[in-house]
Amino acid sequence: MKIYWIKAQAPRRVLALVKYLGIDADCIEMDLKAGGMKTPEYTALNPNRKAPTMVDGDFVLWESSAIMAYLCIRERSDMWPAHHPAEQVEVLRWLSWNDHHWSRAVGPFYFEHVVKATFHIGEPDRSSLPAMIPELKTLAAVLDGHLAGRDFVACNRLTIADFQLASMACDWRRSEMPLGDYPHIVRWLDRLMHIPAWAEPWPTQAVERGEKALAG
Ligand SMILES: N[C@@H](CCC(=O)N[C@@H](CS)C(=O)NCC(=O)O)C(=O)O
Repeated sequence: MKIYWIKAQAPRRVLALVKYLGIDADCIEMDLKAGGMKTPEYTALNPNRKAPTMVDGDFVLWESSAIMAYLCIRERSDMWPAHHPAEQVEVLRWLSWNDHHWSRAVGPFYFEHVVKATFHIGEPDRSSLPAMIPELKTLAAVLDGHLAGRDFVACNRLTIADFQLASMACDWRRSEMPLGDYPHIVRWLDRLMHIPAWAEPWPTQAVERGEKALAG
């Protein structure tokens, strides 16, 4: 199995899961700045030219939530409750909420403060962020209320919904997201950091750069 990744939030979820489940995968880092995801070889795998992408034999899959579900099914992990419809829709509800609401609200903070620094693409531009605070706070109140009395987002246990939502906000302090007033979110994020695979998901193995591996 191959996982193509860059150091950003969507790949982070998948890499953390790979590590958490102990999956033997070649994790291939793509060079975003050098255009590694714009090559014909990579575009053939993922026409969105984004990461992550998973290749398992002949099967190619993109979209981090789909990849996580696939990995859980493959490894028989109930982090994606494949055989429990009520639990499955509970997880699905939060995956959707993340993609349609939460990620859009917190993503710009993460981009300005973390993505730009990671890929050396300029200084943070804070000018557009204050206008996004009301929506972020509205959504944070929803999540905080849900997490009151809960340790996990869904099913009373760790699921891929935790990795999906937390990837957007785990760097909230560095990203200057106004989450300090939401104690249940902060407690949930801090507890997840006790999971080694979540706290340090980035592959340490020596890997070929992605462009070379794909050309190869
Ligand atoms: N919805 C997609 C998002 C994929 C995505 O936007 N990946 C970002 C990193 S978080 C990326 O590859 N960005 C590089 C670019 O846009 O050039 C998923 O969950 O996999």
